Amino acid sequence: MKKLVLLCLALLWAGCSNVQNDAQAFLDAYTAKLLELYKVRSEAEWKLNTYIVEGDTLTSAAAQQAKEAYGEFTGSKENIEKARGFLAQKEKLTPLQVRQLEKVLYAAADNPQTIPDLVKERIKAETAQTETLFGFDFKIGEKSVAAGDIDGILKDETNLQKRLQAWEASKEVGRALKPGLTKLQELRNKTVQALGYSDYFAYQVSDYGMSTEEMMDLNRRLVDEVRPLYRELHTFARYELAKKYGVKDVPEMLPAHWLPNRWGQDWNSMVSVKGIDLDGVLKEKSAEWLVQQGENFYKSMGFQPLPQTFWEKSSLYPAPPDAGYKKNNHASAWHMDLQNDVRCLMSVAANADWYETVHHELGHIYYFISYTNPDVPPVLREGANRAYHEAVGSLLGLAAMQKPFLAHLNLIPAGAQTDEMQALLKEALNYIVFIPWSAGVMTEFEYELYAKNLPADQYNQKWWELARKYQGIVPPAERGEEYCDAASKTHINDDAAQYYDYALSMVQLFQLHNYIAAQILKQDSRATNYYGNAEVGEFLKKLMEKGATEDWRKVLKETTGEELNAKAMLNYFAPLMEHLKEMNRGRKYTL
Ligand code: X8Z
Ligand code: ZN
Repeated sequence: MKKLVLLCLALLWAGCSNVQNDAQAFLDAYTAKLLELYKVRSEAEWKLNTYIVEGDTLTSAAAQQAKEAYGEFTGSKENIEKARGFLAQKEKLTPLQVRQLEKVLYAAADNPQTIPDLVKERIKAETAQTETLFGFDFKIGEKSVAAGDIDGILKDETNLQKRLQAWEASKEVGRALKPGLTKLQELRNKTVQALGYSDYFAYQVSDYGMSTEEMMDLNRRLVDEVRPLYRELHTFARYELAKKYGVKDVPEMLPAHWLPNRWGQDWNSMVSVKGIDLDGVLKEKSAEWLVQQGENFYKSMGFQPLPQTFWEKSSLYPAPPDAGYKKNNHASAWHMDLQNDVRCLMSVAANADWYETVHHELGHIYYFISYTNPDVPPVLREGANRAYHEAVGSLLGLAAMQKPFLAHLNLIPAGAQTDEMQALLKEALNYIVFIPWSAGVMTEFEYELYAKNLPADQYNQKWWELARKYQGIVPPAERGEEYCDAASKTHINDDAAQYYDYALSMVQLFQLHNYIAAQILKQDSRATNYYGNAEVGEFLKKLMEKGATEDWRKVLKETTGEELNAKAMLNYFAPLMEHLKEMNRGRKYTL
């Protein structure tokens, strides 16, 4: 009897190990080809985003070809069938193999070769959209201006007419992008539908192991949770900005061109904190210094220096006005070959916004570097989830703004007296204000666009309906359907149906920060200094070096001891509530 059991076990094991061997052989061959094509595609896309010349058809043709080759392979019928076949015998595979095969199928759904013509058409439309977006000539009056110049005006200018001009100039690009977006709405939906997803939004959300309803519920809950504080900030902003612009009648809703950001996603530069003048200090430094300083922060916690190729191959600063080419002016980080070629595409200028963004992007870079190790197969070289990838760098961006850190690095005068409540207010105008925008406007719009097939003649109406509802922001004047203000936002065009990543990343960020402050640093979470702390470095490395080899919920639980929740974020800003109520006493609330 005992012998029989042993024999059965042995046979079972042999059966498993055969399937495992076959699956592994498939995954190895898949990975080898993937690495080859991925690299070529990255290089072509890199060129497309860093060297945009009107009339240059070679660059887009090369990008088209590389993306098609990548799509033909990752979406091939053979890969789909094999991955499905192995997954049908899931119980015989190792968990790591199952995760890889699921990623193989997920990647296939983006380019299914069951409908090759549609995939090609979509690639073409996406390439064209990138060129239109980043080759766009922004103009104020007759004069061409860089996107950074518009941002500068919206931050500093007090003349409302000039602000209006700059804001309107920033939205013109949407008009040019509307036909492309309409095409992409259809093509993105159709491509993923071929592998059984209901629409492109559901496809992107499924990467979290969640349904559309679950994701929407989560985002809506988040919006509700921050609403009371947002309402205070909204009231505060209406009155303060009216004062600043000399407007007597305080408007019920915030006119979009009053805000210091093209989309009203971050209002922090509205207030300054006495004793902390980061913009003033950074003006004296160079853009290069900012990037160096970002690297120093990571190194101080035990991370390796950035590889030499990072410095050689990245595109870190704005293209000079007379360069003869334009580049993607939105920051991004690239893992070119899923190995050691990591790069940033930025347009760093010496100001506080870029100081934060540099930390954000380097977070992506150190995430790439951490999971490029033998325990993480290339197919799983991603964040635990996409929000995690966004959270790490933003976490260090937050840490790099706190007073003890700034003092330690002599970025504020030693012994500077500062108003802590004002500092907290400034942070809330960044992190809290971001939630109705990200979890509300952006997520709801893309949900409507893809899951609900929003008709093209309702894009702008829907966009502003959501901006009013969630952000309490209205356009300066009626904006008809000839405009497409949603498309002025980079991600609508080239990072579709994923913006809730950023909303969730903020929640996770505060959970991580809270844990680090309380458990590792034993410091007040509103006044920390991570600099030079190897234990914090270890904590982050441990999280990042897993890549996507484990379920993100498990990772979150193991690192912070908690499920995903906004408590840490709300607690962080709790002291502000009373303060704002005091400041808003007697003011009319309109949200
Ligand atoms: O797009 C970004 C990063 C690149 S991953 C700069 N962010 C969002 C945005 O700018 O809209 C960072 C925060 C939100
Ligand atoms: Zn990012």
